[in-house]
Amino acid sequence: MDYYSLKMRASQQVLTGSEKKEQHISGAERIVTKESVEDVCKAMIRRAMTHSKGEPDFINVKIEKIQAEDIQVLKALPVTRVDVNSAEEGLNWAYKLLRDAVVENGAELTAMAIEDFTANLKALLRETFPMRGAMLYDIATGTRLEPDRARGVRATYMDALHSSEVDGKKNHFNEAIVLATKVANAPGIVAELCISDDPNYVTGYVASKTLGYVRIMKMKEMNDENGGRIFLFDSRKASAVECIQYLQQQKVLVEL
Ligand code: WAQ
Ligand code: MG
Repeated sequence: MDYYSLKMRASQQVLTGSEKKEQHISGAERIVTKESVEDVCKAMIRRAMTHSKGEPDFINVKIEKIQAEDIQVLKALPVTRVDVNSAEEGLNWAYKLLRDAVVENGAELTAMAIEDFTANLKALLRETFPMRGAMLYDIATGTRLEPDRARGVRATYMDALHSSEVDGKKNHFNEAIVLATKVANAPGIVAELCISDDPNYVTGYVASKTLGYVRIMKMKEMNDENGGRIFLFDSRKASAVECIQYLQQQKVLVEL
């Protein structure tokens, strides 16, 4: 069977003072069979042009053929949910679960109390807001490992197995469970924190092989476009090069 990888990214030039900057609007990616390429492509363009972040003036669509034998099939992480009354409560849940994941992973939080861990994550999260990719944070050394800090690391080449769906609208949950499953299986990854940067989507999640995929129903206020992703990584378990290579190159289909 022939498979194709499809990637779309859309952006807009914004004027800040006298400087023109490219602002990211929307991105999507799929791995589909040959018959679906055209329809999925069309749906991607529709999605880019109807995004809540604004109208793009640049859309890039990339189509690549990939070999079926290069694709790894992964079972989706099990899903649970946490209902909360406020964004603050949601964030506190996230920090607590992440700390559990870090501890359970055998990584010693060298005398790092939960308050310190939380304060640290809060500060890191703020730094992710302008990024298009994720922060790769080494819990062993307390350093960031992204080669390009402004951009971050992007997980690519992934989709749900047997997805023939051609939908111009983004399904946040479906895309997130696919990404989170791939990320949780990358060498050295301990856990992930995610908050959407879409202003009208307040549900986020934390995920890891031990936690599964935990949806946290509110992690920010409505109309807030500050979102981001942090991949917690342990450099004692794998090298950053190996991890980034997996995130950016390994083709993955996730069985939901
Ligand atoms: N690789 C790494 N980081 C990414 C990627 C990627 N492929 N795509 C997005 N990011 C980063 C980027 O910095 C974004 O600003 C941030 O993550 C959020 O991305 O169960 O919609 O695509 O209902 O806005 C969660 C669903 C949806 C929760 C998350 O993220 C649920 C979402 P978004
Ligand atoms: Mg977004």
